Amino acid sequence: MLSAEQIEQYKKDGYLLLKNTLNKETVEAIYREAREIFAIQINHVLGRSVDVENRDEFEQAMFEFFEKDFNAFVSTGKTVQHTVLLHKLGVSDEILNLVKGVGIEKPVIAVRPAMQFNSRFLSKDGSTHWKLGAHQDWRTGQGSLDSVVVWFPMVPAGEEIGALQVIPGSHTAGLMQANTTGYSGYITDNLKDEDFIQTEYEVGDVLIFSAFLVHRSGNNVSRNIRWSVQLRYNNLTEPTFIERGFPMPYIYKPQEELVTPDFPSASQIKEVYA
Ligand SMILES: O=C(O)CCC(=O)C(=O)O
Repeated sequence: MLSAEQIEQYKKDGYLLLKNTLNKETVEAIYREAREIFAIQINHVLGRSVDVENRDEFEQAMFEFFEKDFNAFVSTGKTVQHTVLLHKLGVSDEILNLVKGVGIEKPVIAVRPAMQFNSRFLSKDGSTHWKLGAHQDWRTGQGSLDSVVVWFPMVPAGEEIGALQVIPGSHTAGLMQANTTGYSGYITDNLKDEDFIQTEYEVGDVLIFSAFLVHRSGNNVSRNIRWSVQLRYNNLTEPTFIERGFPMPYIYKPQEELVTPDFPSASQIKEVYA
């Protein structure tokens, strides 16, 4: 339950950082499962098993996996976004009550849950695609006007590991001009660095923010990966969302070609059902 003060704070600042709110065991289980999935492909690609509980050893193996088989890394990265545990959290009372708490009367999932693993060592040729510049999620989601984002790291996160940075109160400034070529559309209006504030977390802390809040990835200058999750919701009762026919602008479709040419043979399938 959020207090009246917290709700007022949310309306004013466009976000609430709630300490010690999520079930830590759930967060740790989602994080562990993601690492275990990566560990399967690390074993397959690098030919060695890694201890997912040894953070530095495991993350070093992640970096090597990234370098050795980029396609498998990307697909594994997509696979960890599809775990049952992560999706269960997205529809759990724990999260839905938070979302309802900030006024989303009838929440509907805006887009599938997302997990990020931010590190400059997981980027090609020094590119910065591993972190997102200033943006408003509403530009990509285009949902209800009160659409919310739930963001939490699965490791302790502050400035050094690049936790999210936000501009308090920016949610009421309207939809800003943005370059829409990137994934999220970077804001092209002039923003001042000093207006951003750095958020800080322990495991179990969670940020809930308006989809109009201007935010960006922090700069992960550490050698570790910043593992985090985002969940997004629209409000089915918001009048303009209804009037606009419940827009759902995310495109989800299969690629046309077979990922593995000439696979599978009939005998491989027969073996499965033998
Ligand atoms: O987690 C991050 O660093 C950025 C995530 C974000 O801003 C988003 O996906 O909207």
